Amino acid sequence: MPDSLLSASGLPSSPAHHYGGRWQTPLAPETLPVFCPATGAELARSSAAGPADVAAACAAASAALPAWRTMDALDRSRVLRRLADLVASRIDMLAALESATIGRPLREMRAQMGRIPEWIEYFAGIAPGLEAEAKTLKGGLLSYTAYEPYGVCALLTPWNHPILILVKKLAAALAAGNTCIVKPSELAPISTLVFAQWCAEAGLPPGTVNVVTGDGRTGALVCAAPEVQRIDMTGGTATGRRVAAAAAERLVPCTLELGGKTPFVVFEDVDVAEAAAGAVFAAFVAAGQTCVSASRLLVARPIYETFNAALRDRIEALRVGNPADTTTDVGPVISAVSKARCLDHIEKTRAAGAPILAGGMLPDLGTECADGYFVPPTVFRDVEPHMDLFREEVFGPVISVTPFDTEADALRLANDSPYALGASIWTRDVGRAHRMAQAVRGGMVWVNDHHKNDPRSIWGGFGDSGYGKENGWDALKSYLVKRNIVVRTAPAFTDWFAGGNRYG
Ligand code: TXE
Repeated sequence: MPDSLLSASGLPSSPAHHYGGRWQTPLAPETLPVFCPATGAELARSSAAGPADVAAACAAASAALPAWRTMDALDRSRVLRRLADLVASRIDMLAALESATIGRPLREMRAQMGRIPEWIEYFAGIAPGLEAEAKTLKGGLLSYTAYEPYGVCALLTPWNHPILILVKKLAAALAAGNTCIVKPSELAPISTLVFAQWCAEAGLPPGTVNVVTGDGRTGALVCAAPEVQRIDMTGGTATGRRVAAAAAERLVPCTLELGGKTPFVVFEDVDVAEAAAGAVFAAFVAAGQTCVSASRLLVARPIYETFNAALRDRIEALRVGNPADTTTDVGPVISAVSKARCLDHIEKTRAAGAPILAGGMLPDLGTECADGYFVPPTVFRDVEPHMDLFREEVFGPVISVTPFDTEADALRLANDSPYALGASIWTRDVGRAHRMAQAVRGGMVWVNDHHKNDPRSIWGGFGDSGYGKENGWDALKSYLVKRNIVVRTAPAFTDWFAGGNRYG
């Protein structure tokens, strides 16, 4: 990343946290490298926050809470809409930062960042509309519900969509009246830090949005902080189990958006070219590094060969290269560790006997990207359910194709996974589309499409994919404690021990 981009973003030249509405000098001395995935070069260093940093950020979040939680919801929304407008005016900067630090093509990041204001506007819009319910009860009692924010919320975010995933959580939490401690992934903390500064510039009160950087050790400190009353985390399933255990220890509710092994089911009645285009989009956008990447293609046997041929042609046409180039389709994966894991899957699947349908080799990427974390988009055909590639989340551009004979086979193969996050069904048969959508295990099911995400449609899986929902009213309500209040409207208290019984 050119240094000019970093300085134009407002990021300080030495590692810093951002809490209490301003940049903060780290109290712990340790720093961590942030690498550029396209070149392998060290871009910057971030601080590994220790107990004193986390305590200071939590203190800032606690101090901001009384005023923010009691502010009228319409006034809070007005502040949030200012943030949405500020972000909308800086989309290009946000996209450039994201692309440079996570390696996703600039074209992809411009499209994704262009939608970020929608999440802020949506939650700012619905929060004031949340209505309580009231009921009169027998005996002269009025019962009504009320919503209260939890307080300080911990948001633990991953590197694959740093800003999108942050904003899905943050907008709901803030609109509900909570204050937040954000712990971005150590692999890509820069855009989140810059975003915190933008929150301050937009007029969010100091202490409403607080960011401390660091790795899992910092995340664990945040989860254990006594001020934290709610946890929301997106990441791997193993981390999710650790976070759930930490939350259970303190009886703090949490939302966990974890891994997946998303099936993409193609029936014989589809337009094969369209379904192949859909599969390439579903599997290779973000170089396959999204929780709902279509990593298991299941294809009806009558079209198996024609679909595979169309898929191969599309994959061979993908342009792998520098994410800053607007003609690039597929950039690098996030890290050297990720690259090694993807290449290992390629070797293991080859050794297990599945043939390569497409990919497997990288084009010449030139000297600038020679040390980048590039993995060739690769498809194995005839992959069997017992093979690791069918079972394990690769989180990269390496996928499988498996044939099926009947609808029942398709469903059995699709559901042969402990994950239950996303699924897509491709068919023109309306009845079959609904049958499959209802029976397939997945929190989000798309029919004849994939990846579609909107603040109005809920998002979240079950099984090894976690629990809880992002987006929609469910997400807003998940950031609120629903309470019940009962008021006596009867003129006199019925004295039980004096023989009274209002219910009798
Ligand atoms: O995520 P981690 P990683 C999957 C994908 C990927 C794997 C690991 O399979 O290969 O997860 O990715 C913080 N207490 N997904 O290593 O480690 C961590 O610092 C509290 C799926 O990047 O799960 C980061 O901020 N926090 C996915 C966040 O948790 C802890 C997106 C996620 O990190 C912690 C990304 C702890 N003990 C990866 N340990 C999706 N669902 O989209 C780590 N963290």
